[in-house]
Amino acid sequence: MTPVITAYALSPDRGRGLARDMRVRWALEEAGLRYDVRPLSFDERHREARLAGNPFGQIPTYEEGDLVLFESGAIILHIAQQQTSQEHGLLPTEPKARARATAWMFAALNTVEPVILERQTARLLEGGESWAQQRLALIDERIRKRLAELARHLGDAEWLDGGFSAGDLLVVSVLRWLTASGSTLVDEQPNLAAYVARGEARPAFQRAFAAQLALYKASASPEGK
Ligand code: GTB
Repeated sequence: MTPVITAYALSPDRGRGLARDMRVRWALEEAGLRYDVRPLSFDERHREARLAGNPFGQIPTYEEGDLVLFESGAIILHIAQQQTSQEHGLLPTEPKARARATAWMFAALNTVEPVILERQTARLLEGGESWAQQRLALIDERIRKRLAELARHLGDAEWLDGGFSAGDLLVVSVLRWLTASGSTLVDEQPNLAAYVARGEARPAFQRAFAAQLALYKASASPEGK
């Protein structure tokens, strides 16, 4: 059964692959699974349809028969658990390595993502406030601390814990919110910048990125240009 995910037809990031459907597409590509996309607009009339699968009315959702999932982390965990071969593995099979990779998934979403999301919110929604620059400076210091900790753990390794895993997929996805939106915070840690580049160079990432960009372009112009 081909799963269907939801994504914004016209993502506000203009095809930079920053909305959370991108990480799910990437996981599906890594797992070698086919999928369909149900594009949604921001329009209120779609809200009801979205609410049917996601109590918070957000993208992405994942539909596979009568299974409907929301939360990108839970969706990726589900995809990773479907793995049929080590070649497409997003989680190691050895139990302790698997537990550590899962810990990195949670670290991405619970420890790294929140502070970076706070920055995006401050820039996009609070940028006009008189205190915006002071607030941004404080947030950037918090991000610097997190990135320094992450960089220290990564060291010279290729991935965070052995081979590439769903943990790396999520950490790279979150760091891209900085790199792909013009922030140089990741560049201050050269090993982290190289780590993000390694993630983006993976063929599965490239396929997922191209697919979401194609959807954006097709939605932005009727000719798809
Ligand atoms: N925790 C949920 C998950 O991981 O799936 C969060 C899902 C979510 O926030 N989805 C957003 C949404 O549908 C789209 S990604 N929002 C509408 C709503 O809440 O009503 C939003 C996004 C894009 C890019 C950045 N960025 O660049 O930092 C951050 C967030």
